[in-house]
Amino acid sequence: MPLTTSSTDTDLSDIHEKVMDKQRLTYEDGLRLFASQEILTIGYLANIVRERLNKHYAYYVINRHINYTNICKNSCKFCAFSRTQESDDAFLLSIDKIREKVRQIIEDGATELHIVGGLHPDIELDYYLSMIQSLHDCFPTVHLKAFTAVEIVHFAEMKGTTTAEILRLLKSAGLGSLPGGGAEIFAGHIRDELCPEKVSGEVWLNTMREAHNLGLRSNATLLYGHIEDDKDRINHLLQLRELQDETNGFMSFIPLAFHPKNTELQNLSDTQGILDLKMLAISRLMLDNFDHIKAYWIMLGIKLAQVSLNFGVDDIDGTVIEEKITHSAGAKTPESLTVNQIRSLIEETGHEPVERDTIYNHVIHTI
Ligand code: V47
Ligand code: SF4
Repeated sequence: MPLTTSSTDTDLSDIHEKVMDKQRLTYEDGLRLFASQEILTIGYLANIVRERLNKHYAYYVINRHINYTNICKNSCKFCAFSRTQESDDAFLLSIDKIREKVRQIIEDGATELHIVGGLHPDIELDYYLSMIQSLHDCFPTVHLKAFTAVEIVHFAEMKGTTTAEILRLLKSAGLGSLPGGGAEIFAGHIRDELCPEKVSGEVWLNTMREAHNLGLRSNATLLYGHIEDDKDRINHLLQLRELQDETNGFMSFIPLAFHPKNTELQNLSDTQGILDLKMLAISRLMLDNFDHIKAYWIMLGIKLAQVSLNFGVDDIDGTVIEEKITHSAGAKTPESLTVNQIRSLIEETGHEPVERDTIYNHVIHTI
């Protein structure tokens, strides 16, 4: 039943029926959802799935982001974060410095570290292994979610070994899971245009397959709002869905809203609210085998992240603390939120805030 009317309405009643019957949506269904102006119906349908999977819960995690270096051999057109080694504001954190940053947040109850960086042209594998081993030894209760599939491939190339071997070594040093970055858009023609030096979609997917087969779970992302179209978005979602059917290794999917400022694409506009909500809700509908859809409030804005909890989203990420990638590209959100702020913005939507760890266990703090 449509909740709004307009001259460009599409009748979504057959999709509604499929959702009620738990039938898988097709590529064509996905395209129709993107073409539809029925944003409230799309949100309503996505929320049926959200509530089926996650009831009235809205998850958050007490975490910290650490970017160990902004030095990167690639120059992706959408990136405002990377620097060359010669740049005045290039940095590479020592392992002591990383440990120091982490120590500060343990007392605040953090359960997760999200660690990513640029593809440094000179650093040896030992640095990454020592980082993980040392953090694991010093803070054994903290989950280390570190290194995108793109970084894993880079480490393997630097060392002259396979990605599977790198993943095995990192896992035995204490790596807990992989974040979902670096996926961008799998479509080859868009990747060739935006990030020709970056690994292909197939390599990203295969690295995740290897991680999942080794028992390392991961997230997945899609960068939208640049030069991609609806077909590219749906194809990307379907490729993720196919791999998830095979491995069941993905925990959450996170659509990332492109921020153009200070990038080579700064002539493009910021994404608008309807696209943001459609991206989240349609992802919820298409990715029927993903348990969680995350609204990354840092990129989306706090208010829209709040609204998205009624558009299929069940997770709004975490406290974050010190976000550099999106803020280099002009994000106006704060760089962190307190637990009280997160809980109160969730409560205002009528959902129940649930602190989770990285792998979605509910966290109960004992005093
Ligand atoms: O890999 C780069 C993207 C990603 C821009 O797994 C940009 O839990 C927008 O992956 N505008 C990093 N996006 C962020 C990421 C992430 C964030 C939160 C949680 C998780 C998780 C993963 O951000 C990069 C790239 O795809 N990115 N530049 C930009 N200008
Ligand atoms: Fe380097 Fe990642 Fe930025 Fe691309 S998106 S330039 S790989 S830091």
